[in-house]
Amino acid sequence: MKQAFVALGSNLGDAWAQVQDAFDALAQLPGTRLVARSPLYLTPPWGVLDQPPFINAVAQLETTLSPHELLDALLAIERAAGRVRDGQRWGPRTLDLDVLHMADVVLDDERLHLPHPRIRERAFVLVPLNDLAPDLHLQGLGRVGDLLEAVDTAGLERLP
Ligand code: A4P
Ligand code: MG
Repeated sequence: MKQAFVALGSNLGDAWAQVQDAFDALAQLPGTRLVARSPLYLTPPWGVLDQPPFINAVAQLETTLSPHELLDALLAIERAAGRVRDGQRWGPRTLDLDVLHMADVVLDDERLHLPHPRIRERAFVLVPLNDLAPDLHLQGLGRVGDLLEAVDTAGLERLP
């Protein structure tokens, strides 16, 4: 079993329900245990600003899946949630699942970058990840709690 962290995001349709459903789908992946769910956050859009706010969260998993098997499983969950890829980078989506980190895995191929290279710039990832694993060390990036101190968390709202 390898520890893994997955970022969840949605800003189209019932974003809150889609993120909750995605946690349930992660819990049902083969060879995988959902160890923890972070709180959900309402977050201002990053990258493309002219789109609705997102609901974001992070899941902690233990899995026997390989990194590419996990990626394929996440893409299948996104498709099942009705995600349509229109080619717009950073645009609105019903569900986005990104692998943030897998224990001892550093990877850079055409399908997968690990740790996820944009974690450092993203308060909407760092805040929920810090709720679960402040002392996690991300290869090449640093400790989660330290990365969080360097980003602007204004506008993030923790949901009850
Ligand atoms: N890929 C490579 N590495 C990974 C990885 N570690 N995890 C590849 C997952 N996928 C990875 O993904 C495109 C391809 O990236 C995948 O098929 C996989 O082979 P995508 O989700 O379609 O990417 P994208 O949206 O076009 O671009 P990008 O940069 O991945 O966008 P993100 O990171 O998904 O960001 N603002 C807020 N507040 N909250 C958000 O959640 N999300 C985005 C989208 C923009 N602004 C946001 C949010
Ligand atoms: Mg993605």
